[in-house]
Amino acid sequence: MLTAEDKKLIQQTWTKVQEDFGGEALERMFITYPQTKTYFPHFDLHHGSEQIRSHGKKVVNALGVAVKSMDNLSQALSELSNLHAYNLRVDPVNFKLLSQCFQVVLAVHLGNDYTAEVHSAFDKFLSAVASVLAEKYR
Ligand code: HNI
Repeated sequence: MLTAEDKKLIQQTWTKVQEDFGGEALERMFITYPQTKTYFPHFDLHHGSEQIRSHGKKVVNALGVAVKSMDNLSQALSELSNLHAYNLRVDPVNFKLLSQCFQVVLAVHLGNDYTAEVHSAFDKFLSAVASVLAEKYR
């Protein structure tokens, strides 16, 4: 569960997150966990791909909505959850892989600001987002 302190750290840290972090996280995911590429057969997955960049922005913006809605994530991400479960049929294990990559990107960019406390808060937050995106699979 996210504590009040976790929520504060996430909100503060989110002000330093840029849209391009999303594309970087996706690129890391595709390189580190190549099986994730199977969901994007229609994308150009090369370095510098405009599709990855623009999709990354969408992911970051969705996470931004989640940051603003930490007390009612299920409601805030309901449509995205439907999309991933019913239309895209993304295997839920993949959410953890993207979360992992996004955290590496945060660490790379935020350096010393990505303290253990911030890391812990983001780990819980991204797990909560992943649970919501996967909840329709039940
Ligand atoms: Ni995901 C589309 C957000 C994890 C595969 N995804 C989206 C969109 C958003 C989004 C936003 C665009 C919706 C729209 O156009 O209405 N995805 C998120 C978030 C996470 C996530 C916040 C987790 C943190 N998605 C994943 C994972 C995979 C994934 C782990 C597969 C490995 N998503 C997709 C695919 C699409 C998608 C595929 C459709 C892309 C397209 O444009 O065709």
